[in-house]
Amino acid sequence: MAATRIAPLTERPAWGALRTHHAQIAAQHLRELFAVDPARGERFVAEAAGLYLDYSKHRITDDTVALLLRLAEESGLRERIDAMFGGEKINLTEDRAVLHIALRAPRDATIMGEGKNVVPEVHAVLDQMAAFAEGVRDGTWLGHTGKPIRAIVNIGIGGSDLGPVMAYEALRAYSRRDLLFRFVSNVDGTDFAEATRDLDPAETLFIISSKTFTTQETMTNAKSARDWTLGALRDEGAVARHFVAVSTNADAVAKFGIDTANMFGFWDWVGGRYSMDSAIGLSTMLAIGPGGFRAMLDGLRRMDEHFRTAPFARNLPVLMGLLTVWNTDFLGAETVAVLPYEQYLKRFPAYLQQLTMESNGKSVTLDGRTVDYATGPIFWGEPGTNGQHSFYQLIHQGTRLIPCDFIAFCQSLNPTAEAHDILLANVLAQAEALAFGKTPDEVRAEGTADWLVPHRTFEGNRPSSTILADRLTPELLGALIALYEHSVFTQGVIWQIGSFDQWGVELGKVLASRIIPELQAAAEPALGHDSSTNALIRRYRARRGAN
Ligand code: G6Q
Repeated sequence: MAATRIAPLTERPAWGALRTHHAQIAAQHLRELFAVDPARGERFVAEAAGLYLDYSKHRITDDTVALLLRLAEESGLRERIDAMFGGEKINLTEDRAVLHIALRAPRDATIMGEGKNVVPEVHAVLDQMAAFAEGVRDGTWLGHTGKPIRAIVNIGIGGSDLGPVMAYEALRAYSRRDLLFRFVSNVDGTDFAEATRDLDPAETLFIISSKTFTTQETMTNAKSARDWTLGALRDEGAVARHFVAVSTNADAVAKFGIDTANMFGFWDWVGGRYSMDSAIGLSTMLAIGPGGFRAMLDGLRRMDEHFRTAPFARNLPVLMGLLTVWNTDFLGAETVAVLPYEQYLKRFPAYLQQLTMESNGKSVTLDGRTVDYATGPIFWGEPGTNGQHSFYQLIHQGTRLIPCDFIAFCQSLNPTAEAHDILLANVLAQAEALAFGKTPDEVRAEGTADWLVPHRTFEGNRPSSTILADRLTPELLGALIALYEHSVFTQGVIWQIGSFDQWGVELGKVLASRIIPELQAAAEPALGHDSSTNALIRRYRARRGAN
């Protein structure tokens, strides 16, 4: 595989050159960078698939960009992109291809995975989903008692939840308003209870979304859903009309009692966090219809094509990925704030947290060496303008450097007299204030008393990207998702880590299965944990029945 021929990151010539370059420009403030290069706001921009990226407010010069692009070449990014699109098993530790790009390939495309063209299977599932979604949406799919479906509950967790929730919220403006959508993920019984308390079992459809169909949380919630349904409808036969499954595990689906004719498949080569556009997106298709779903796939595909073919210097995911590496490894940033100025994207930061942090939260390279540089930053965020009235203070005047991704749209889906202009003025003002700040002289010139000047001074020099698009549509959402997917991939290639496994998730699962019988045992079990865990188990056992 290409990655094994690549020199360790810190030994690549461009890395050393970037170190030297960083020392040379570190002292330059964004105010100076704009002063000496007034056109940089029109030059450090790139555009693709309906997204306009302004990255001029990063602490970079033309030399920085040139060196980062050299680093991408020296890291084998071109070969790794080709390897991913060519269906090579780039997920080394799980010995799998990584082909989420095939989920949005056109019907006549050929994408080889595990020795065969995977595109026909992708479209067969899409067609099956579309037929089912149409049936539910037009009322021909009836519940057990003959009533049409009015509520759809997706039960899944992690990659089988965050994408569907995010997409449903993001595309609510395009969704069928007479259908209710709910999402249950947490094994905390409250999640299921609150999601279903006002629903009628005779009108409710559950989608059990689980690639493996063994995930403890999802299986526990699926069982609660079956008990809830059968408790009201009192006939095992009701399961077939009120439950469908999205999974790769047909045996387990059948064992649960779901008719495998109502199972929507996907494949090992789709990672959970990269699966929102596979059958895992069935709830999205039910909400926005097959046409809307296909438009979303078009947007993903447009960004895939851009990523695969555009020169790196104009390639949005490549540029964004490289800037994250620059901010993380050279400027010492530990987090990225994702700040959508679009209420419909309120769950986008949560979705991105899994995509980015489960992918690049790794400290060992593909060939097993512990890294001696920082990898995946912490992603977090909230929609603007709400964040401005809570945590932005720290971004502006705190001691940490927090690069921001601002996401905004020129057109509102709910235009009111002036709200959208105000919203947009805020996002532009925030990026401007972060970059340029306010000097003590400027503060003094406003008539501020001397003792107050330090408090009202803004250092500025805080980097941000602004992503501006016309309007949030299914197609645009697709492009935005693929932008981040491929940016994450770019970062992983530079860092030489495996972005597509998630071994860190496994340990907690194993330890929990060991503790469950200890909590449930009738007699006090012999506990072999550390003293803290033992004491907590004993206290829980003693007090769980207490009022
Ligand atoms: C994502 C992870 C993980 C996974 C969940 C749910 O990339 O693999 O978040 O999606 O653990 O797994 P199942 O779909 O198998 O229930």
